[in-house]
Formats: sequence, structure tokens, C-alpha cells
Amino acid sequence: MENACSKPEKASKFYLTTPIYYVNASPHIGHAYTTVIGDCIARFKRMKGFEVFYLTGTDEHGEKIKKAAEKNGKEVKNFVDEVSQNFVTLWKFLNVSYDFFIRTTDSFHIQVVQKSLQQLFEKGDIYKAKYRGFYCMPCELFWNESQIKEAGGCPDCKREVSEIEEDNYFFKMSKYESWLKEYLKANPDFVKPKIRYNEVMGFLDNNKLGDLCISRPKKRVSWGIPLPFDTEYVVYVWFDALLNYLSGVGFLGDDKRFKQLWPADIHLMAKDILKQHAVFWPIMLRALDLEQPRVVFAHGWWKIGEEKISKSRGNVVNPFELVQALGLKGAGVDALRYFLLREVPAGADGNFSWEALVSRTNSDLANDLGNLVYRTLNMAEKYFSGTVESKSLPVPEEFKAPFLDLETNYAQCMEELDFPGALEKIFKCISVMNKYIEDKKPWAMWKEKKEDDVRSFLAVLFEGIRIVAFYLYPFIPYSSASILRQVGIKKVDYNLTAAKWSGRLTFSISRESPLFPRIDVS
Ligand code: ME8
Repeated sequence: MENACSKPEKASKFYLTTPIYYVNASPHIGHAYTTVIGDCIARFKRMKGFEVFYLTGTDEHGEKIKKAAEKNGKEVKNFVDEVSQNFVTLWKFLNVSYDFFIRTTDSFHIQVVQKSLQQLFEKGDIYKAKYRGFYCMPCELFWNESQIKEAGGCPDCKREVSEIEEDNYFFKMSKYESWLKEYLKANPDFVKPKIRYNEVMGFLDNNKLGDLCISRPKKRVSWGIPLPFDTEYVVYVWFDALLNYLSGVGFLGDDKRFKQLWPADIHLMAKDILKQHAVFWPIMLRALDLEQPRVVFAHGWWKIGEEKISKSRGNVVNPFELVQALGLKGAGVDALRYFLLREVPAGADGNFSWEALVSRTNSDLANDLGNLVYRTLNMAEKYFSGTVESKSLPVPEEFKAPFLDLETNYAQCMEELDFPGALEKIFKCISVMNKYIEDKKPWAMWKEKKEDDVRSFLAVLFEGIRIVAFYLYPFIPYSSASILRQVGIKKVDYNLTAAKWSGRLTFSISRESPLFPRIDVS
């Protein structure tokens, strides 16, 4: 099995990133997906005792952004401030525990970009030459004539491209081509999952790496960071954007912090921007004499039918509206997070539908988890006025295998970003507990006046629920905290070592409204 983010771990820090998202439109479910994956990893790593630094942010320069501002009748800086804030608001709403939100219009970032450009220019890795090519504005990518002819438009998005001829600055990527090939051969775990690694290797085998045009004349593109050695030009957005991973952790500003955090342990993104992260980025780092990130992980796309969900295709799903439509109060956010992480393996594409979201929520969260918690709390209330004090905690035979499997293999699944795998293990324990209630028939025990048996029966269930709530924390943090409060655990230290059978005998419940009422689909 592949291991995306555990090896090799340096000291106790863990630095992870999402892409910085374009601010030409508001965030959608695709952006939420990457950021929720990042949050799930960040919470898990914190539970394992790592000092986590989780970076996300927005990519705010370039022609595409300026055009979007004009279309909205706004001054460009006001426009990017507004849209960037929509991302911040969404991440707070989705309970994303990021540590820093970077914007490419932040002045410290601009300085890092300019200083890095200057370094590369002085080193001779940047030169000026005539440029002729075809430009796809939505992708912010250049192509040559044969690529355009073959694809009948932009090879990535199939849209129309514009022909451009002008003097520009180039970054000598070709100089590093053989180094990159060797590096990737020697580090087959650098790009994950394997299918994406093979894609990058295939790309490098079938294409000669040209130098990268990294400037745009200011007269054509005015919204960008000026080149420090020629202010008639601004820098290409990708060159600007990728450097956020360095500026976000103190590069060329706070040496101590930078040394502590760099290299990144995992860069998360979808497969659409793999080339920039697995080809451009390692070469930029090599040219800057910096260490390589540990892992570049490219997940799949959420689609509707055959179409990728994207703002330019106009089929976006708004996460705020989805959560509201679920009508589950606070737990609606968890339902969406759960669906995104449970429904498809992180490497594969997923098909989004409202029906699938509702069905997942009803079956797993309302029926299985919600019911288990609700029934157990009800019994504690009915039989013991909410306080269960048991003399013993006999772990039932049928609990042993699934709980041991969870304890032994959960971390491995999480390290491999196998979220459905980790959740299946948790839900196996939940279903065993539900079956235990059916089999044991506590109401019959109660009738037969076996009070102590009912006490230990409930204590076992509460302990099992306490354990699964810990393991669920990275996925559904709001509900995990609520479950723990309801079984009487007020102060929680989310640590994996606490997610074990503890021999706890007393549970004093404190009820809250049901977590996941069934959603009516009629
Ligand atoms: O590319 N399914 O920004 P962007 C899954 N600014 N993930 C999706 C998705 C979908 N349908 N749609 C978007 C950029 N994403 C650059 C990045 S980084 C130095 C610069 C997610 O706003 C996914 O993470 O187009 C994808 O890679 C990213 O949003 C693209 O965001």
C-alpha cells in the first residue's frame, strides 16, 4: 500500500498545503474537497502529536482575475479582497483548522517573489528572448502551434487560445530536465498516487522540456508583480503562486521559522495542476538550492455526469447552500465533510449528486452512528437517570476483532490518505455495537431485574462510543465533540493514545439535540 504522508517524518513538524485558489469566482465544492482533505490530515497529525502547520490561501494576480473584476464592475484590489474573504468565510464555516491564510497580494509574499526572481536572474537562470506561442487565459498556460493544432484548442480545457508574439523573460527549465528525471526515478514516492507519478514520467519521456516563459509585458497584463530587473514586465502567475509555499513559512524573512517548517510534507491538489507541482515546482526549488517537498499528492475530480465541476463550465455546487439544504444545524457541515471523504478514494474521480449526499448521510450518520448514540443515551436516561456507574467493563467477544483492527490499522489508512478505508473500520465498530444492542435486548434484562448487567452493558457501549468519537474527529469534528460531551467528557485532549479501551466505569450523560436526524427525501 502506498503511504502518502508519513514517511519520512522530520522531527515532529508536519507542514501541509492546499493550492492557493484563484479569486475570479467564489469557492465551490471542488475547492472545499481539497481543503477538507487537508483539514482531515491536519487534525489526524495533531492527534498523533505532530506540530502541524496547515497553509491555504488565494492566488490573486493575472489577467483572468483582472477581467473578472472588470466584469463585476469593481476595482481589482477591492474585488480580490472580497472574493478572498469568501474563501476565508467558507473555511471557517467548514471548520477547517488552517494555520495561515496566504494571499499573493500580501506584501511579504511579493517581496519573496521579487527576491527569488532576482536570485535566479543573477544566477543566469533567467534570460530575455522573443516569444511566439498560444496562450490559454483560463488555464494561464502557454502552448506551441502543434499542440494547439492537435487538440483543436487548449490541450487542457479545449477552449480557444490567443496567439501572442512578444519579447519576454524565460526561466531555464531545460537546464534541469535531466536532473528532474533522475530525481523522480530515484524518488518514486515523490508524486502520489502511483497513476499520477506514471503520468509525470510519461510526460517527461514524451516531451522535451522547454524553457518557461515567466513574464508578461505590463502593457498587456498590468495586474501582477513587477520583475525586479525589468519593471516593464510582471511575473507569470504560476511562478508567483508556487512561491507561496515558501513565503507562507518565512522564506527570506524569518529564517528560523523557515528552517523549522520547510520542506513541505505534503502538497495537496487535484490532477489538473499536477504538471505545475511535479515539474515546474521541483525545478524552481532546485534552481533556488532548496530542499524538495516530501510528497505531491494529486487527488481526483468531482464531476457532474461526465463534466468536471468548475466555475468556467458553470456547473458549480455551492457548499454553503448544500449545508443549508441538509437542514441539520451544526452537523450539516459534518455531513458534507463526511460525504466528501467517504464517498470516493482520494485518488479517484467522484460523481456528485444531492441524492448520493442524502443517502450517505441517512444511512451512515443518521441510521448507524446517530441511532447508536441516541439509543444508548436514551437507555442511560431511562434506566439510571443519566448516570451509569458500572462495577466492571467486560469487553464483549464480538467487539474485540473490529476494535483491535481499528486501533491497529486506522493510522496506516490515514497516512495513506485512504479515508474510506479508515471510515469503514470505524463504522464496522459502530455496526457491531448496534447489533450488540439488538442481540442483548437490554429491555429484557431490565425486566428481569438484572440491573448490574444493564449497567455494564451500557458502560461498554459508552466506552465504545467514546473510542469511535475520537477516531471520527478528523472527519466530523463538530459531531465528535458533541458525542464526547454527551457521554460526559467535557475536556477533550484529542490524542490517539486516548482512543483505547480505558476501563472507564462511570458515564454521566449530558444530552444535546440529536446529531443527525434523518433527512426527508420525499
Ligand atoms: O489552479 N474536483 O486555482 P483554482 C476536485 N491558483 N478538486 C477541484 C475541483 C473539482 N471539480 N475543482 C477545483 C489554481 N478543485 C491555481 C493554484 S497553487 C500554487 C495555484 C480544487 O482555483 C483542486 O485542488 O483553479 C484543484 O487543483 C484546485 O481546486 C484548482 O483551483
